[in-house]
Amino acid sequence: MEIEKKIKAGDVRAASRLIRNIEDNIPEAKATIKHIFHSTGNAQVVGITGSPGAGKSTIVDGLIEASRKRDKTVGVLAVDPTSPFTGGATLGDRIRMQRHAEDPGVFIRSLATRGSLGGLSKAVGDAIHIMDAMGKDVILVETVGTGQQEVEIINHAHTVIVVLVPGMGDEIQALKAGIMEIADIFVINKADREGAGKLQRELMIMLDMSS
Ligand SMILES: Nc1nc2c(ncn2[C@@H]2O[C@H](COP(=O)(O)OP(=O)(O)O)[C@@H](O)[C@H]2O)c(=O)[nH]1
Ligand SMILES: [Mg+2]
Repeated sequence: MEIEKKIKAGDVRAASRLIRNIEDNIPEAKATIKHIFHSTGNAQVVGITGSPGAGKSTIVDGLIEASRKRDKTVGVLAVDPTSPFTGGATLGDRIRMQRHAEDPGVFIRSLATRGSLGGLSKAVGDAIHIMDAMGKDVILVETVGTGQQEVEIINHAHTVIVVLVPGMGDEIQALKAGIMEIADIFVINKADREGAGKLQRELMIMLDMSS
């Protein structure tokens, strides 16, 4: 199949079209995924999750830069189950990552919710496979979520980063809702704000309790 060859060659237009068709649940797109499957498994997949505004996109932007400095190619998938209208990524996200848009070593796409969360989760998995088959070394998956969505990221990522910010009050509550178990790395972002030390202490106590 021509499209498989194009994906493996890193063709951005072919990959973008396939991701869009996966999002739209086109059966042929599903079949194509099966054919590219044997070209996957080489990428390091990192999930970044946390509340809206926590600073996920800012961290993704930093991780893109750090990866590029090490000559790693990067795929970025922005997933927003809360906003079916923006195409998955907010304008702010796009502006924050815009400086990498011209870099051929960086491929950024977004996924929005169409239909069920389960459907979105499958689409995320397929889109990761596509970027993996393209040869991206690092794939960064940004998900906004509350509970279920955040937990599902673990099905796709090797490493899960949970971003917390001080002073939101609901952060520790969210940890109790099951995010604790999926996190490999906790980031206390906006540490310039009041309450970062308190959040860190609360987090440390919870980590001790769960071990
Ligand atoms: N004060 C402060 N603001 C930050 C920090 N990191 C990100 N922000 C700001 O927080 C806002 C939301 O960041 P963004 O990365 O879009 O969050 P996302 O919704 O989780 O992707 C933006 O205005 C960022 O500039 C930080 O460490 N400190
Ligand atoms: Mg964002």
